[in-house]
Amino acid sequence: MDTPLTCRNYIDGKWLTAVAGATLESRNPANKREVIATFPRSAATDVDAAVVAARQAYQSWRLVPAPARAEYIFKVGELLSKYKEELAQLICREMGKPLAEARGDVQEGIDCAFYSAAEGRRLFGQTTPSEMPNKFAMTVRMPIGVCALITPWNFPVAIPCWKAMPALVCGNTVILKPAEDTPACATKLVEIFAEAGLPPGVINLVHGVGEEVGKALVAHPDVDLVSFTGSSETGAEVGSICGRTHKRVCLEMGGKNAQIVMEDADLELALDGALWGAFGTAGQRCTATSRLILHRDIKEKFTTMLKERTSKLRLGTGSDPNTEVGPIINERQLQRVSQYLDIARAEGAKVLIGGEIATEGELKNGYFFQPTILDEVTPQMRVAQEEIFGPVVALIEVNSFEEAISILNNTKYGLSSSIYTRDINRAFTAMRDIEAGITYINGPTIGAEVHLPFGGVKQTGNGHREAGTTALDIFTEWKTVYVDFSGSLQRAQIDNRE
Ligand code: UN1
Repeated sequence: MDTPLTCRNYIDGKWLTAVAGATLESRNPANKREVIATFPRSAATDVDAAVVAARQAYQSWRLVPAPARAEYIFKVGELLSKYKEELAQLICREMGKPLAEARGDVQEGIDCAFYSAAEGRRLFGQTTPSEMPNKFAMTVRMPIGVCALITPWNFPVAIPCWKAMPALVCGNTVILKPAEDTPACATKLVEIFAEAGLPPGVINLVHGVGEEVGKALVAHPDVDLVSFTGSSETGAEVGSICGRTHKRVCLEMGGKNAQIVMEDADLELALDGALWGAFGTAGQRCTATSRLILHRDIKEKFTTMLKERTSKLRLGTGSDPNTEVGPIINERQLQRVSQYLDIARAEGAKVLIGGEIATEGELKNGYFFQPTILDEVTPQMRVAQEEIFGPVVALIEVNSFEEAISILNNTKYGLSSSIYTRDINRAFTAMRDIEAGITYINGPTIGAEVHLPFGGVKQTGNGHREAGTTALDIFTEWKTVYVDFSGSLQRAQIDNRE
């Protein structure tokens, strides 16, 4: 075991302990005896200092030309590439996902860096004719100010990058509040931003507990925008505080994503998709497949295939190249997944495979849950409605395409979705009728790319889309500019009418 890392806050270009001096620790979820890092348990005073620094830095950062701001992010992308392996190893130890997936997490950050940096030379507005003579009209994107970024542990590099990179290119300054489970990943990431030479105060990092640091940031009168990814319960709280304090707020919350498999699907392909979508990252993605909606004609055959392959999935530590399914992030989440199994049994679902905390051999040292298939699930059961965030997939049988779409839509969430079919008419009907922010045709529910909008409808989000050019709509406000070069007062709607 390596010596634990000592993480600090990063405020105004300085690495600091919390004013009150308290610390917490993060552990390896595959081996709970291994402490990965200690980190500050910050309080409102630390948040205040970060907000002052970010506000101060904003005054000059907003005036740095966007292409020059973007060059820092380009540099961050290069450094992320340089440290990719080191960072991936750290993600693997602190968050638990298998190494190949951890590399993907960093790669998503790299992709985001180069994509966001390129935006520095675009940030396009519009010009349009004025209705008056000798008058020019245009729109320009303006930064918003100080942005609080509250990020989860499941993508400890990719998600902070999705938020911080476009925010900075747009001219905002940021305060990152990473999840308590992955402070070392966040620290290494911010070290990279610092190494790229960003001026002091442009990016700040405040570690700590959501109830303390997150809450103080969200309520702070001098924070202009909050971007939050996490649970729907916390998101509702964040949204209501931002509503009362008139902040811009972008929420990315839960999902209950489904994959439909029609009777005409390529079953082997649908099987690969289902296994990756349901059990990749041990089901701990907002986009994870947690329902499989199966046409009755293929249900039995597909279920047999799925059970067979699921039984062969190898659980283990993320650093073992043979591992396919890593641990659950912590004891609380493990218990939560386990409780959903109790709920499933009480509701009458049948546990086809898995269903228990895994304790064989080395697994007992960590938080492992067996990949689990629940059969005979009906659409109203809690396990068909609520986000579980673990390696658990519910099978729901349907009689028709229409029924499949209607059941897919029958939850309060709407993040990702998928349908496997060879019928082009069904594919296009699904693209139109599925209520979700993301729909995959013949691909699993996970695997979003950074240059396309990411987010969900209904209670998954609040109308924003991260990534893609849509991220710019979160981190800028439009200014409409009229330039009257007629030299006289021109009254719109009046002087140009009889
Ligand atoms: C998340 O689950 O919070 O599409 C993000 C995917 C990843 C991002 C997931 N690229 O599954």
